[in-house]
Amino acid sequence: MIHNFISGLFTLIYLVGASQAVAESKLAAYETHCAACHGSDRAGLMGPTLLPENLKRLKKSAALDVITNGRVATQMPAFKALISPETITQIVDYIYETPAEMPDWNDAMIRASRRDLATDTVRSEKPKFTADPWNLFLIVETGDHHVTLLDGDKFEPVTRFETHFALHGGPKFTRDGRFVYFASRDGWVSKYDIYNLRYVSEVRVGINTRNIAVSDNGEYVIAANYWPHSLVLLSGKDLSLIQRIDVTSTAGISSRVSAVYNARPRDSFVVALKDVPEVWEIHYETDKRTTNFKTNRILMDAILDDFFFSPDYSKVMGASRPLDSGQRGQIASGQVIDLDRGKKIADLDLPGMPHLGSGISWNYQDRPIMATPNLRTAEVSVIDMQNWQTIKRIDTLGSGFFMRSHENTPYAWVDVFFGPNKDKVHIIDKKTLEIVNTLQPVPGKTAAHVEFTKDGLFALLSIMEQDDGAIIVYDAATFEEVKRIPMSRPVGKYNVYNKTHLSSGTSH
Ligand code: DHE
Repeated sequence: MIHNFISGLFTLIYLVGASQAVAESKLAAYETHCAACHGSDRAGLMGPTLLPENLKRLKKSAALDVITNGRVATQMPAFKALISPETITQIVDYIYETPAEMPDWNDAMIRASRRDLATDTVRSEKPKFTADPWNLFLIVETGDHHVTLLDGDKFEPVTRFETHFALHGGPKFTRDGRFVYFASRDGWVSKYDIYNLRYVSEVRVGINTRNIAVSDNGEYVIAANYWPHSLVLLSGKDLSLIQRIDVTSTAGISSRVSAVYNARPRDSFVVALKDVPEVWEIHYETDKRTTNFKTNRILMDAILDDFFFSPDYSKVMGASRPLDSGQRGQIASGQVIDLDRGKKIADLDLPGMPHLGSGISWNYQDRPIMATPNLRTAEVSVIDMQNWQTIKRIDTLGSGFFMRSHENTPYAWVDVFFGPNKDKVHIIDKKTLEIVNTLQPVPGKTAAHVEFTKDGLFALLSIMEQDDGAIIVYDAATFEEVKRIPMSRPVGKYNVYNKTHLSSGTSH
């Protein structure tokens, strides 16, 4: 009996010692080979952040490949000649482990990260190029982390410039179309001067950032963070920190921020929270007594973390994503919130995982409707925005990501992003709500995300591939291909006029 106990104790001590040794050698391997570029705390330095939530979209096998073979067009070297496959595996295991303590990103760190990037003092108040500045497209190429500025009349690049690692979400323009702000998943916010074709400034606002919004007057930029749980309000002029808002619910629960949106007619930002059933509206004006920005909190009975706004921004359609790890609480298929009344006014009948953020609206039989693709279910749902009823479910060849149209075209385009039909794009007649054509631009290659030219006559579509990616320009009336421009995983494209004029056919 005593013998068994002692031998068990020795085994336990041995196992604890062995697992401690494994943990120490993983840490040592990371410190030796990775920390200089990615930071000892894995929060990212010159290289991107290596924490589990930031790596969610990268399979372990892909991480192994990047460490082994390097990443093209970046500073990431190939480690295969330097360290053993076992050490590479140890590093991969280590970066997918949640650290005992998550790194902080506080006010001082935000301030210290800010840089002015425009070195010359001579600035032109007019564009330095001949292309129509309103009909430019910004094309985010995440294959090699660049943006191409494309002339929307000639379909030729004006310039191409480097960005931070992994931009995500739509770039946000000032209303005059001159400046644009980008956000990267690792927390970098950059301001770019389109007229002078150069960056103005940049700042790091967090470790895991979702998106940004820009106030209508151009004075404020606000960033939504998953980590730390915060909103970061910056000066639109030079991205200096104005205020960091820790995000905690009325009940005292700290929450990730899913996204933040500019509600132009309301002079406010509307905030979607990931972990708590509240919707926040932050007005641009400050409360004179507290000098804090006036914030209304709308208490909901479910978590809503993906939004679509009515054209006047008085109503928000919100949907819940199925709960992921760390999320708690009630979810709902969809609800409508009246921002003026500060409460829910309707439930929505939406299956699967609607992608409201990518929805569009138009008038159908004299009624305003919205249509949304679905990340889980093979359909486009069409909702009457007067009575909030689902009036049509359009069957598609698979679940889709992005939907687009334009005031001057009778058609709406929706991709089939997921599954075997990822290379197809449906074209829907906005009058009949029927699919009238299905394109297959490049068999086997993901075709997604459409954006129209200023006049709505041409539709630009991405072939979202790393090596043989492209933008294909279509005649929006005949669906004939007009031009093909090679690009490196062109994820999203943004037409300056359509975005700044809040075209109902695109996201804002
Ligand atoms: Fe996005 C916009 C959330 C995965 C490409 N995506 C947005 C926005 C949100 C969002 C909240 C609106 C921000 C804005 O424009 O201000 N995206 C999410 C997710 O929650 C999700 C499903 C999972 C995640 O890990 O973040 C997700 N998104 C993706 C992708 O996998 C895509 C295809 C490729 C990528 O690089 O990440 C992708 N998201 C995009 C694009 C937009 C976007 C291109 C801008 C659309 C537009 O036209 O405005």
